[in-house]
Amino acid sequence: MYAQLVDTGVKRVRSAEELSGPEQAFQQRVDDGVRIEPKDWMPQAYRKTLVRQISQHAHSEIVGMLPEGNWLTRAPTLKRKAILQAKIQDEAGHGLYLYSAAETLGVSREEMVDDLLSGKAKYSTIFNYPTLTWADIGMIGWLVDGSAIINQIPLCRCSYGPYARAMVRVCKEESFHQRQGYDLLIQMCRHGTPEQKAMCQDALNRWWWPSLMMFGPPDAASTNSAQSMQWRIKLFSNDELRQKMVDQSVPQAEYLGLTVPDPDLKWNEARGHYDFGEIDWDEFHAVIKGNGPCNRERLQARRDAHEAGAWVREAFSAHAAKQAARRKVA
Ligand code: BYC
Repeated sequence: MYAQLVDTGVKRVRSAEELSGPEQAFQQRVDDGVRIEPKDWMPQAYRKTLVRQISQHAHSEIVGMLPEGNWLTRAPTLKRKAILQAKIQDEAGHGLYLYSAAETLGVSREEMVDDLLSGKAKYSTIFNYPTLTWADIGMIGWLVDGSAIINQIPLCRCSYGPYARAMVRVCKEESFHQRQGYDLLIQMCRHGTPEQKAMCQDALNRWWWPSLMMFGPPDAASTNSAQSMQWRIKLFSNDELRQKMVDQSVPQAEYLGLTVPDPDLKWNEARGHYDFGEIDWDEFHAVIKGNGPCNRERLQARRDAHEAGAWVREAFSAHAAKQAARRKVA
């Protein structure tokens, strides 16, 4: 494992000799494919990395409901509305499994939510882009959920038990999400009007590059990858997964009759992969820093929802306190 990582583009990790005794034993368990469970000993940095990644992932699911929620009242048919509603509810469920998985590491739901609402915690850049037309709903399903599946299938085999198990169900649901998006686009592109097809092309032009950014910075600039791969939290690097997404999506775009907005996109016979153009990393960093098209709107929507739900949390706490007092008397 160590030897494999030395030559990758990602940042170097500590060698076996540099690890303490318990760290070496922990690494051995990870290398042997033993699942780490909440009560097991783990290095503090492993715990911290997992809390960071799982909570960011949970926030992404919750904030990710907003761009799609924008179209619930304007879905073109009852069937499409029911599908979209089910998908958005699934995303809420994913957020909740993930917050629960993070809680097993000793962080509270309140702390995580506070970090999101204060702007301290990150969530996926992709959800800071607007959904301008109905075709954007198809693009989110096809490209965003498609990318999510590529990124999350390996997480089902990650070293931390509660995260890996949560991912199994999440991935099954993401698969339905991806299919409904692509189905929507097939209807519009292959059976719809020229105007509908043009709407899909415009949506692809806006969502293609942000979808590639979902996988994170290039390997050479990824601060966490080397350590996370050593700990088998990540099984593939950001660039490997991004390449997979391009290779999978280009033929799908061709089937829709849409053009991927990248003049440098070309099949490379020798590599057995598509070559693609340079991603605008300045845009990625600007969005992470809070300067994407919708960052402020998204956080404000979450803050408003949190405030509006205060009475529910109070009612639950009052009920729980009453139950506890009753149990004490009995
Ligand atoms: N957006 O060292 P790196 C969904 C940050 S939900 C924002 O490579 P790592 C869906 C990164 O956090 C999709 N920030 O990081 C939901 C790090 O900053 P910190 C969410 C990003 O963790 C609803 C810094 O950049 N999926 O699909 O090794 C509806 C350096 O990066 C992004 C997940 O969360 C980004 N795109 O790798 C529809 C999957 N990329 O924390 C769909 C789980 C990077 O050091 N997460 N950063 O300050 C992961 O697999 C990994 O965390 C990542 C990044 C591949 C995203």
